[in-house]
Amino acid sequence: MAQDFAPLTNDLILRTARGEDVERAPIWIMRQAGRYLPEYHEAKGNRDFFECCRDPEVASTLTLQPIERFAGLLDASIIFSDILVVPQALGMVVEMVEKKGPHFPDPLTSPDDGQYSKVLNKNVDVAAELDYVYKAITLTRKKLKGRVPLIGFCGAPWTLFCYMVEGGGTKLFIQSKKWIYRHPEESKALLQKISEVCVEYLALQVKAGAQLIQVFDSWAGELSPSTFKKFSEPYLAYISENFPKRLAELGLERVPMIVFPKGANFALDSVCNLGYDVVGLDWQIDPAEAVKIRGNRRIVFQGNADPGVLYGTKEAITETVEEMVKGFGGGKKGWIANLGHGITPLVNPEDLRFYLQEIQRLTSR
Ligand code: 1CP
Repeated sequence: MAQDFAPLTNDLILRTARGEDVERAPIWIMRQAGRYLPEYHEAKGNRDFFECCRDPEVASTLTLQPIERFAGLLDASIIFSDILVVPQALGMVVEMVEKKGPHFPDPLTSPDDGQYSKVLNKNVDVAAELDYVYKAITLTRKKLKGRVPLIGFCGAPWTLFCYMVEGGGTKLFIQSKKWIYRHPEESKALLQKISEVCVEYLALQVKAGAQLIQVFDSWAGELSPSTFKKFSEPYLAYISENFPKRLAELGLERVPMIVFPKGANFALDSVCNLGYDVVGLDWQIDPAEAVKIRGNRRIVFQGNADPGVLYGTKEAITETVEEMVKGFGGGKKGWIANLGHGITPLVNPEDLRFYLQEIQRLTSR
């Protein structure tokens, strides 16, 4: 279903993700739309966070803010939304508490809990439940007028599972560990259910206009090598296998797939075999080491400077970018520049501008 969008004037990230030689490394920044931007707070006003996600006009405005502010310095946009819209589609209530983060008033406490079977057996109408996201994507594509490609995304099954059983953010992951070590089979059934919804959700984002997709496994690093193999990898693989099949069924062309298993550098070798085109790296791995592990596989890396460098001096930023560009081999192939995780609040947007400029300068040579 080819919608009538303006042709891309910058397809650098698509060419890079396909493994082509490029003139310089494409750049985008995880969480590039959001709290560090004064215009985000202005546009959001006192609206509730999920209300912004559900309003295509507001969501597209927020998506475009960094593209406009950093015109010529960002090579992709990412739709303004959240990974927690999937638990909502699965029937769970999720609130966003100002300055605190997500809160589920009724998390999944155990397999005997009525909520668990309700979620597991829910016949999710992914088209209807998340219709507002597709509308926001289509409207954003129109407003982008081909300036840069638009990334769609979802949370990885393991990361969404953590939020659904913890009821929000956590440092200790007590409930998540109780589930996997006390109820492994019930955990796997839930992970499978989430995976199926993610496949459909990603495919419908592409139908609406998303040109690449990213799967955020923000809590991958909470697992051991053994439990990552059991509770995260199979579901990441399920998505990379079934999402392209679903696109084909819908008559849509395949789009590049990015996976970001934060903290799971212990599994990098096997993550490179999961069927994704691009693997996002956090800042705890040396780029040269990652390149060595990749070997001659056709995987593109994305990342990976410590987001904290943006609290540093210009000299510190330049040094970090120099090391990163060198580690990834110069930026003419196989690397999408980003940070090693989302940009953090209180960063001065002008320091981000300098980071972007330095990447462009040092990879254009
Ligand atoms: O430009 C963009 O990237 C904005 C779109 C976006 C994305 C890709 C938002 C908006 N959230 C996300 C993904 C997301 N959400 C992740 C994966 C990426 C990551 O690891 O950073 C995760 C873990 C969440 C969950 C979430 N949503 C948190 C983290 C809570 C925790 O456990 O520590 C928070 C604080 C949110 C709220 C949120 N989502 C997005 C924004 C701009 C905000 C802040 C809302 C506000 O206070 O105004």
